Amino acid sequence: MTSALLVIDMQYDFCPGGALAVPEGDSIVPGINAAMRDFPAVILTQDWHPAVHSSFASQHPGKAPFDMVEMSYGPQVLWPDHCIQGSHGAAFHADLDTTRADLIIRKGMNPEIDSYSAFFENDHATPTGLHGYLQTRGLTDLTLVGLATDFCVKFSALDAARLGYPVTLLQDLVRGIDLDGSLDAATGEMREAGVRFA
Ligand code: VGL
Ligand code: ZN
Repeated sequence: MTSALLVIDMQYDFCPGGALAVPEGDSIVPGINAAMRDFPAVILTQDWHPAVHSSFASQHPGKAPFDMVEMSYGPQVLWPDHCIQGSHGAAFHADLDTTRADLIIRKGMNPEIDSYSAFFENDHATPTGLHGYLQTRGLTDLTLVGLATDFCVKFSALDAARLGYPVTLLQDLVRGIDLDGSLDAATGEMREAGVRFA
């Protein structure tokens, strides 16, 4: 088996001081850099939204960040504007060692559909291309780290498991947002899907 390290959304907007800050989000950067040495392939994801993205509360008059709305593809949390293409908040944390990255997958570019997972947009149908990349490179086994445990990490882990990859989550190298118990729920869903916690 050839393993890839999948580093989810280690961007300024998900770090303390950012638009959608995850508590201690930046604290995992040194550990992620160290973990990169243990993997023959490193893949980074980057949340990369147009300014008018439909997951932003600012696009829904009368709604506030963290309200829920119904989209064509199901329920959607409305977020503060974050990771706008080309902005500082969308940039990788400067301490993240991006020189080791084989591939950077950007997601969330379609203004109509949010995209938490590294594999599919939130319609669970539109692919990002990552599965094809992994298959053609013979990368058969995935280890996940990054932000946020209960959103992009969880959706990526569940899709990876569904696609048949053995998935390991490095528990010390993820951090969560935790909306209404979403962190505990995410842990349960990932365990149920067969994700290994290490
Ligand atoms: C994320 C909410 C919105 C994440 C991205 O990286 O977990 N969460 N966009
Ligand atoms: Zn986003």
